Amino acid sequence: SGQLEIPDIAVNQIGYLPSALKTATIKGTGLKQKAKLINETTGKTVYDAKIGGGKDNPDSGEKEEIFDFSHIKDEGTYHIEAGDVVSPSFKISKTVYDDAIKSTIKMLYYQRCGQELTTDFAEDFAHPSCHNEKAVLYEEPSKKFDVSGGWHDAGDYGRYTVAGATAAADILLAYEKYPKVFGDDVGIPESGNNIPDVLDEAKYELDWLLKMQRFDGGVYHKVTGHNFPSEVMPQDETDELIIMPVSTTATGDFAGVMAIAARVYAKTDKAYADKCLTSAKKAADYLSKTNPDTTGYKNPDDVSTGEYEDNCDIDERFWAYAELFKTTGEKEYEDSMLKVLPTNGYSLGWQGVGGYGSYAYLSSKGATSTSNIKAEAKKMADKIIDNSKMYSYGSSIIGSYPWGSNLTIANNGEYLLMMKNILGDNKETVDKQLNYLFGNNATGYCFLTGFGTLSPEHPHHRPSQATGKTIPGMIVGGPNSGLDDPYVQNVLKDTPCAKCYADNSQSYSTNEIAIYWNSPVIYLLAGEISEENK
Ligand code: G3I
Ligand code: 9MR
Ligand code: ZN
Repeated sequence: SGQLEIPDIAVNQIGYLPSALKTATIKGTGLKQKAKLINETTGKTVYDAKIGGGKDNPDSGEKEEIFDFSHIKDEGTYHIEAGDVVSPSFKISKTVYDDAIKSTIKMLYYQRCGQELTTDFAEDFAHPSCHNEKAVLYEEPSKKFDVSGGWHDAGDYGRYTVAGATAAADILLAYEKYPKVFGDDVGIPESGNNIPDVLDEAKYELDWLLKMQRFDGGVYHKVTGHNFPSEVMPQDETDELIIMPVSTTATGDFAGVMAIAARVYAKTDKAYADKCLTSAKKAADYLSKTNPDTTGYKNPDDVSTGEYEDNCDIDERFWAYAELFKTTGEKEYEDSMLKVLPTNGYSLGWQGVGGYGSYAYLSSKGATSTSNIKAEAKKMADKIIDNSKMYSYGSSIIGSYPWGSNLTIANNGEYLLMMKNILGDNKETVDKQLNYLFGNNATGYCFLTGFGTLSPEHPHHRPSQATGKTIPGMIVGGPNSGLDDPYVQNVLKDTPCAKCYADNSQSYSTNEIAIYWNSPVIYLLAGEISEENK
């Protein structure tokens, strides 16, 4: 399809659940008009409202107004007209995200490493097994280990512990909270085995993570080549694989996700759950024997792949102990946790994991010291809610957009959902984040590949680049006002922050994809579908 013009009316292009907040953003020639919501089957206007002259949004550099039609709940296909401008068509339906949730999970299957992807499941993106040879230990090159498996991180084929652990944590937490949403029919090799596919997929990553743990409990930071490969399929990256040193951030995140896995697999696979718990405890013991690290993992001169830099490991320690306390109820973990309260916020993400820890602790039975942690957790929620009220798109990011801003947006929604029973229901703000991701944003893009009327077609993703086709179900990074790659430095100079996005495969800082950008969207979709059907 050709380049579509970005309409002056932005909507959630995938559509809205009947009970959700439904807003569109009107700008340009749509302002000062009567906006009409039109049911496309009957041709009738089901709601209209006079639109104002627009409020300034410095992040988009435009004037915008909200058209709120939340009270319309009848299923159907609709569009909005305001004067001469017409929005894309969209649906209101209870099933509007059923394909999207499957596709966002299947994305993880497409990222599998160390396994042949057959045409039955991977269609145009089938490829032989990859990255299966033993990897060299960087610190002791005479030693080689099998660390095959897991998911490729992103548009590159590296496998990074902090990224993989948080991605697996998101989907396990989603399953733990919303089990009914997850089916056995995603279309992966394990579909039909009577285990929800999300658990099969998470286990694929956990099995790899388990290989990344050293005898003493420490967990290696990553396994990659020395440098990023060219735009080849995974089996054609044949550079030597190297295992980079243990980091305390990797070890903390490993303990966190393994403690979650110990709860989640307890019903379906007791032996596996036990193995995860033993490994989590070993990792926590390792942390207890080390001092907080204020430098973090750094790439040596001869390695240039992703760094996942982090100069504070307090939040990772906090998460590890909190999650182990939730899983085991053992007081020693609570005591250890209370000594490492995060000072760097309570966010979710690969760098800051305090949000996972606070959720684990505040949802634990028998937590004795919750008031400070709850107050901090509330500050985080309030900031998300306040930011989302600032401008018409409802974005929870204001002022500047970081690399992977769609992760921040999705995580903010995930955070409010997970904290619902602790901090109260903030569903409206959650809805805003989902609507933003699927098209109600200043770029006009639905950021999920293969979905919506205007979606990324040229992601920075080697299998998509090598085949010339785009794998569906991938969330791209989104606007990045840091302009951290040469392509956007050339084409987006002086662009308002919320519009710093380019659907170009060279733009790795705005248009890459990543496992941990998909995982919070899986959580969001699960939460939204579950809330609709309760
Ligand atoms: O931590 C600082 C924060 O203190 C500061 O306020 C803020 C202001 O911009 O910056 C924060 O650091 C940012 C960091 O992400 C954490 O959000 C850096 O500026 C930013 O450059 C950094 O971007 C990361 C990027 O790698 C470069 O390191 C992305 O989050 C991360 O998703 C991305 O990950 C890459 C892997 O390295 C390789 N594989 C692909 C993957 C996705 O692009
Ligand atoms: O492809 C790489 C991507 O996965 C990373 O996120 C990004 C930043 O670390 O780097 C990409 O690789 C680029 C490299 O940094 C510079 N030369 C061009 C590479 C992209 O083709
Ligand atoms: Zn691989």
